[in-house]
Amino acid sequence: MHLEQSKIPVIGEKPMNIDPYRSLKVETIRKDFPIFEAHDNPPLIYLDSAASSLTPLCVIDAMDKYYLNYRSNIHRGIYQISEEATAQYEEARKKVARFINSRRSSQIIFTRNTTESINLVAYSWGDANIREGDEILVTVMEHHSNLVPWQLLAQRTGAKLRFIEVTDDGVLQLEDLDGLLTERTKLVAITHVSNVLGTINPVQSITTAAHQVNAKVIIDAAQSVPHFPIDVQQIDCDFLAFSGHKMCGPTGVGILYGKRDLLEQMPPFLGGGSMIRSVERERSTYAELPAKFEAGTPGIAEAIGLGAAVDYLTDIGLDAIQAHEQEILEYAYQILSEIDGITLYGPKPRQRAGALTFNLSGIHPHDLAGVLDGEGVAVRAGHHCAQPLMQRYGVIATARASFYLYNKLEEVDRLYDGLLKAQKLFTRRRR
Ligand code: C6P
Repeated sequence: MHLEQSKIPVIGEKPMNIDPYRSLKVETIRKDFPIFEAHDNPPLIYLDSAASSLTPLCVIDAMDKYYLNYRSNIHRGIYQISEEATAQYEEARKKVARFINSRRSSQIIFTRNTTESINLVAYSWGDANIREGDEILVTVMEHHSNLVPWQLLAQRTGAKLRFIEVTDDGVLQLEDLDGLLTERTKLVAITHVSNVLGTINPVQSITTAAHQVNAKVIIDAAQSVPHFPIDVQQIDCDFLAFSGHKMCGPTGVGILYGKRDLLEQMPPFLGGGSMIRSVERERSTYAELPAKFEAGTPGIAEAIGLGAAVDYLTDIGLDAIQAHEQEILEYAYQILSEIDGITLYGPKPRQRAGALTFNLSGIHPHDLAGVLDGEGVAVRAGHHCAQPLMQRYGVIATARASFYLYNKLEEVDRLYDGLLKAQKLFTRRRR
């Protein structure tokens, strides 16, 4: 199989469904986020949703309702409020299943975050299936969460990591895929969207190619599920991981989706209460899916909050959110690229999602973020937990502005003004 980047459609294998007539009513949406009211002078310009999104009132309300009205443990109590808690927790699982088109809700495992979901697969599936001499194929643009667990697995088993390289333009060098996928490849671990470059990878084509050599595929969807529609059955991936806190949900809850036969064959990750069928002195048998992978009391309010976030995003529409982000991204790309001495990393808009990463010549990104903070603009600066990618581009850090449904074009102007201010400040200091 040979994939040419220019022929690869953008989302899944479909063109982006961008309908300008479905633009978001941003001022109305912003009223859903109480944090904006708490910071009105200067107004909060939050351009760090790739790190963690803001939380709408409906999510906070859903969690409050749990604590105020039916606070109790789940799957245990034979009394009304515990049954209510169990019902709400399981309803949240169903909502998440529908959101990514999982065939069954039992294929949705609640974890703490993307990182834990990936580690679950690395320890449970990985230890049972990876042997010395096997290969795990990753990319140079992975977040550490989708790299370090595979390094640890390789160290435990004697397997080898191989890498799909990234071009100067920030896309995967997919012409190498043919040579990298062999009968030794047992797993392909790939990010759907780079948290640094914004690159949208053609995960469906990569999955098809990986399956041709009988490799399994895990997709890190931390930066895709919050921003555009995902269909796990269409992609046909074996596992998919994402976090609640990047999609208007609370912190402390994440998702692992897996194909049923794989999840059924896999041994438990953590042992303890809730995940067993019966326990004797020396051995135990385990519960059915999904309970087998949910040892101990989970984040109940968090799962319920995530269910509310799924409802919220679904009501607004992922297509509309994506179109809105593209509009902001295009504007930001255009005006920021006019700044002298700026380096923008990653592909052009329409081939990327809503994170824009850059450096301004002669100014450390931490200083840049400091000046922007003084202007009320929150951006992230650092290595973004993607040090191999930083090394690929010969930098130790970058600044990153990332956008979501509540951002406005005027906020990009404030970012632009802040960057010019930083430039003036640091040029003056150097004189
Ligand atoms: N990226 C960022 O600022 P957790 O922390 O487990 O919820 O998510 C980890 C993770 C995994 N994969 C990707 C692609 C990610 O972007 C992240 C989180 C944040 O870019 C925090 S480092």
